[in-house]
Amino acid sequence: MKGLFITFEGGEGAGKSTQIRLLHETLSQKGHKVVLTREPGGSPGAEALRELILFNEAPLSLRAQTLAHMAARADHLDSLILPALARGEIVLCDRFHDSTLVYQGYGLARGDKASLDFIRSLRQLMACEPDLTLLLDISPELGAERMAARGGKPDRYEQEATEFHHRVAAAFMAIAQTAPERVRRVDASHSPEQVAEAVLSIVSTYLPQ
Ligand code: Z5A
Repeated sequence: MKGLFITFEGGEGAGKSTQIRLLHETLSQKGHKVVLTREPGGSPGAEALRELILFNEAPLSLRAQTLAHMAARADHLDSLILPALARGEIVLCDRFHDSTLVYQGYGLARGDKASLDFIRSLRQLMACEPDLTLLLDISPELGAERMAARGGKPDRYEQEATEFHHRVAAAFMAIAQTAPERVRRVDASHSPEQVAEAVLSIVSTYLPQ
């Protein structure tokens, strides 16, 4: 792959959408070809699956949720991400594989080995890993405060108990510790401008000269 694949991860309200938008603007102004996208979603088929995954009220088993996220990801990769990377573009994606491991594997399945193995096997089959992952680190309490101030309809996962969001935060930190060559932690409790500066200083070292 010729391009650069950067993902943003973190708990709800961490500021991923804000930061990915700011980074997209900055990199585009510098003359880079940049694709901004998100998961679940990012392609027409995956956006249709997003509605089902996040907002349909029918219960979905853990394996069904995992496979639905992976099905959305397969369409997203095949129709948007892989072609853009093959053209040498920079792809900025709001959430990717780490979210599945964290939300389904550690949040819902509480780290159950069989569930983690199931998720990791699917991830391996997808055969696409980011070059860089920015983990926007924020306490679940501050994230929830920001989400409450923003308003809007809560999705399937936002409705989970506080304890779930603590498991999510701990799992993201564990991933950052086990994959330090790919995952860079950014303190997301500061102002949007300060966080953007920290993000850009990391991303700059990955940019083609
Ligand atoms: N999910 C999953 O379970 N498995 C998977 O494989 C994948 C996803 C891929 C997607 O939700 C849900 O799907 C997500 C995980 C699950 N659920 N949860 N919980 P989404 O795409 O709709 O939303 P999100 O990714 O969770 O993001 P978010 O919660 O919407 O927030 P955010 O993008 O991190 O933050 P934001 O929208 O930029 O900011 C939130 C508010 O805070 C907003 O009013 C901002 O103006 C404000 N903000 C932002 N930055 C700051 C700073 N620095 N200071 C103060 N205020 C700020």
